[in-house]
Amino acid sequence: AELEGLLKNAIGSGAIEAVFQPLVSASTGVVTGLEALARWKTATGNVSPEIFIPLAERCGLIDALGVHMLRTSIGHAKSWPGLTLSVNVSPIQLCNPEFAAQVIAILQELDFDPNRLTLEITEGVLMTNPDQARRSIDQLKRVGIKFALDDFGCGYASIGALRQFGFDRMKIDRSLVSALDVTANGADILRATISLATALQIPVTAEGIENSRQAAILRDAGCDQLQGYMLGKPMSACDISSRLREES
Ligand code: G
Ligand code: G
Ligand code: MN
Ligand code: NA
Repeated sequence: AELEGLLKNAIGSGAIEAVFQPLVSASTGVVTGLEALARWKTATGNVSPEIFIPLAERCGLIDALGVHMLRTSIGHAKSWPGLTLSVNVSPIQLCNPEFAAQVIAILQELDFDPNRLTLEITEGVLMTNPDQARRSIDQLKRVGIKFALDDFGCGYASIGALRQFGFDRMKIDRSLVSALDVTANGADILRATISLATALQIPVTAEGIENSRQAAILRDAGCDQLQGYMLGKPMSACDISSRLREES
C-alpha cells in the first residue's frame, strides 16, 4: 500500500522515466527504431518494472502510467527523425474503451506521425478480452499505428493470432534466443517459428541478442531486426542521441 502511494506520486511528478533500447537492422546493423522502457528511480534505489508495472496494473494506475510513457517517449522521439518508436502497452490499457482515442489525441497534441509508432502487446489480452482488444487495435491501425506481438514463444500466442488481429511484427522472446546457447534443437524451433511468420509476410524481431552467434543464427533464419544487449542496452535519451550522432 505504501509503494502504491509512492508510485502514484512518481507518475505525477515525472519520476518515472523512459529509457530507450536500439532496434537494429539485421542486414546493416544500423539503428532503425527504439523501444521505450519505463524506469523508476527513487532515493533508495531503482524499482524494477517487473515490480511496478504489475503493481500499476493491480491498483488502477496503469492507464496514467501508460499515458505518461507515451507522452515522454514521443517527446524524445521527435528529435530522432526517421526512426520508429515502440511503446509497451498493458493488456489492461488495450481493454479500456477510451484507450485508442487517448493515443490518437496524444499524437495530435505532440504532432507525431502515427506511422512511426508501434505498440507492443503480449498475447494475454487476445485471450481474455478479444473483442475489446480488436476494437482498440482496429481503431489505431486505421490511423497508421503499427502493432507488434511481444514475447512470442513464451506463452500461448499462436501464429493464428498474429494474422487475426492484424499484427505488423512479431517479437521473439529472449528465452528462445538464450536457449540457442544451451539446447541443440533451439535453432530448429526458431527457424520453424520465423518461417511461419515469414509465410504470413509478418516481419520478425529477435529480442535478447547477447552474442554474435545468436545474431548470425537469427539473421540467417530470416529476422530483419535484432534487439539485445550486444546491439545496445536500454539507454537514456541523451545517450541514444550520442549513439545516433556517432553512427551518422
Ligand atoms: O525494462 P525491463 O526489461 O526490465 O522490463 C521488464 C518488463 O516490464 C518487460 O516485460 C517490459 O515489457 C515491461 N515494461 C517496461 N516498460 C514498460 C511500459 O512502459 N509499459 C508496460 N506496460 N510494460 C513495460
Ligand atoms: O517484455 P519486453 O520484451 O518488453 O522486455 C524488455 C526487457 O528485456 C527490458 O527490461 C530489457 O531490459 C530486457 N532486455 C533487453 N535486451 C536484453 C538482453 O539482451 N538480455 C537480457 N537478459 N535482457 C534484455
Ligand atoms: Mn517489449
Ligand atoms: Na519480450
